[in-house]
Amino acid sequence: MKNSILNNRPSLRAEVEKTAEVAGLLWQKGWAERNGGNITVNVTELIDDDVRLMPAIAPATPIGQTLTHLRGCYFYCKGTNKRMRDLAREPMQNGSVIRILDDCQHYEIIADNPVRPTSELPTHLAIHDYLLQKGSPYRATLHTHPIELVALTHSKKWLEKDKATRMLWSMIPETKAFCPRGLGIVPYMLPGSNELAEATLRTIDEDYDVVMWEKHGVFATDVDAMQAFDQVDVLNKSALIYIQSLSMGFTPDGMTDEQMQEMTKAFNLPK
Ligand code: 2HA
Ligand code: ZN
Repeated sequence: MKNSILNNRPSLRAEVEKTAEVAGLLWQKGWAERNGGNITVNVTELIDDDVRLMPAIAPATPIGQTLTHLRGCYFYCKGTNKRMRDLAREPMQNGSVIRILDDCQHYEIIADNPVRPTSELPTHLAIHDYLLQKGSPYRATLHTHPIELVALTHSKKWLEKDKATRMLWSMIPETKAFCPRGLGIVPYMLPGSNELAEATLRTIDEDYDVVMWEKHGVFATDVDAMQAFDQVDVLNKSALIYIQSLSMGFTPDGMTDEQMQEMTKAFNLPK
């Protein structure tokens, strides 16, 4: 890659390459049809003074919100209309690095190409703003369309608070251990809207790392894109076990409440 922001910046390169690996996994899982899904990673801590001086390569664009904790932050974002499977091979052709301007209301693209960020940018940036405000170590937000989890949301029954969480946790002990806050639920809202961003933020604030957008997909956050992916992957694995049992002709019993409480104690889990 000639003239890439990643050249001679091994930690930034490693973070972008890890994100590209996740994009490939999303495609392999069948969760990333066409341009489906997006990933935004806060890379501010990996940015040096030379990057801070880099000029914009496209005019500043309004974010649509004032996000005061993001002043001067840098993000690697998947491009809008770009495919995860393409990003996996060529992360800087299918994503870009953006800088949040001092007014906290606009961003500009600084590298490598003028690729406009994800259509769900309002949600991604609102959550990053919230995470920084909270002092959270989480630096990645991931949106994807996991088939079996989305299928669950087509039944009202699974949209009741923590009903799906309980079922998913009870399918295999690992799910509670590795997605310990469970699955928050956000009712259907227009993709890319500020309303969806606000509802996602409220649900994450209730203490979830992964929230389900009814009949659409999940939104997950963690220290990096790989760990956000892992949380979604364990939840979807549980959904698969549930469905597999149904297809064998029975409704799975699930672990008992006592067994799940035992997990909480043994692994010092938050719920
Ligand atoms: O970026 O998945 O929700 C494509 C989407 C929007
Ligand atoms: Zn989507």
